[in-house]
Amino acid sequence: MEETYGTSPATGTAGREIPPAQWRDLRDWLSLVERHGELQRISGEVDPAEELGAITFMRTRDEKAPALLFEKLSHNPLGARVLSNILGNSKERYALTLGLDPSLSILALIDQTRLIMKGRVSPVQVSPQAAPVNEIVLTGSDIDLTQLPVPRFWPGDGGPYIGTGDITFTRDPASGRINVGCYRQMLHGPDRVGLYCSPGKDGRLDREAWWAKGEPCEVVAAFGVDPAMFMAASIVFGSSESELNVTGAMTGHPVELTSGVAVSLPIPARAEIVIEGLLHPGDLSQEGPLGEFTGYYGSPPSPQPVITVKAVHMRRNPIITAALMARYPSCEQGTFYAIARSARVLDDLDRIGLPGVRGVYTHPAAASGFGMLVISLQQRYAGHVAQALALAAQCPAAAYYTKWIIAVDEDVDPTNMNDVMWALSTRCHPSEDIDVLRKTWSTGLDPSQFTAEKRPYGSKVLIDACKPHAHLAQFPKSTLLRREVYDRVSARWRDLGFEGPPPDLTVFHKG
Ligand SMILES: Cc1cc2nc3c(=O)[nH]c(=O)nc-3n(C[C@H](O)[C@H](O)[C@H](O)COP(=O)(O)O)c2cc1C
Ligand SMILES: [Mn+2]
Repeated sequence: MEETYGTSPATGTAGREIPPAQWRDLRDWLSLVERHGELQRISGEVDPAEELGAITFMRTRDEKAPALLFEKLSHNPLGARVLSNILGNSKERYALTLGLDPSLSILALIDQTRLIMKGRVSPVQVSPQAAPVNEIVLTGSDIDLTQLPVPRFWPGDGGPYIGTGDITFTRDPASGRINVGCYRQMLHGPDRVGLYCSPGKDGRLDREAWWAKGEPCEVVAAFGVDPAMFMAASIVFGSSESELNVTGAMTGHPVELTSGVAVSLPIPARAEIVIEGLLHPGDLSQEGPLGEFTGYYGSPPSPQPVITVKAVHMRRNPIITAALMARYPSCEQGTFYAIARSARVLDDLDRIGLPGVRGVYTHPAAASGFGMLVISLQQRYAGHVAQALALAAQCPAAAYYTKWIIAVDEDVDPTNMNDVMWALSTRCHPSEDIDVLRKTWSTGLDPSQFTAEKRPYGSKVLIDACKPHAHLAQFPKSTLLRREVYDRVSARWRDLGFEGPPPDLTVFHKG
């Protein structure tokens, strides 16, 4: 069968204005980030049960924590390794993954991301002999995933999770489109892996479509993957899109696929560990909970589909990519997700035609960027701020979950929470400047509402932290430096004995 990767055109690197990223797989990527001082190897023996999660959580309490490669794990006959805090809270590792300059600001990375994500690049097929993932191929009774050091992250987790920083391929039986999603996978036994996809996710729609025909759903999942494919798998694209084409655009070169031995789906040729398997209709097992991105255990255990594993492919000493879900800054769904979500919101607002938008940021400390959105704009007319707040709150990319929508003026950088708190504290008059939207789109994962049945409905606060439009002329001037003095001091910065570059100021005293 001719492979179909989606219905949108994949016509080269359109959208990308920079050279391809300088890596092809996870091992290249690790060398790249190590050269930039962004990788820490842990050579002491670590227990994958709770200890690995604890070390990752404790080390990542520091916002600048590097990626962590655990080289020696107990219960590990195959000599596997585990990588955690892959992208985490690092804008530098995000930039390196896409082939961007790691010194770019988050606002600049959001702009570049918008360009890059407009592109689509189709995958290429390589021969199974040329695929590094085929160094070891196991079938039948040789399959035993319990031989891998599978992390159990939190004390209350329902089991060890082999799939967190993972990717999952499924095919839409009608169109042939191959979806790539990141869905958690709990290890039930040597050849049984639970797959939790929430309602409406593409992987779930594909599985439901196969089961409705009375047929098993083929699945390919990889547990050691490159960070670009992991990102593409975690970000929402249209249901008809194949994230394989998005991954190609993100790195600037095509994803390399090869054929497997058990199912008709292709497998990623350069991944670390891949399984091929089948979701048989009605085959469910108790799954969960898992400590989530909210910083709480999610929904209680429930029966979920199980992948019967038919083949395992892996490299020697494979690397499992493990995504700790936790409070900021320890959550793997961190800066990369905030950047991507912010880029999507800007795309939506552009399409609507909202003028004057300077930037948007969904800070990852707000439950992985889901909880809060800050929009910075230049006020052009009476009512502009109220319009921006309402549109930003309910545009498709932001409507889910977001509770706090804050508008700030163009002199406030939406990625700088110190400046945002300054605006909230000096330009917002709570009795006048706050509105509430009720019965909005939310999720059962938001623990704030009781009883739990109420949870799918959320509410939103629209906060005007801009100078009042009616009094813009009279509003007190903020204290800003004179441009020529800033330039003079910047030129002498090193001579004055200060290290690093001078702070990047963009707004100056007028008159
Ligand atoms: C580390 C991580 C774990 C995730 N786990 C799940 C999960 O268990 N189930 C789920 O439905 N979505 C999960 N997501 C979110 C999905 O990956 C995301 O919604 C993605 O868009 C799904 O792909 P799809 O849009 O093709 O369905 C996770 C995301 C990340 C970053
Ligand atoms: Mn999808």
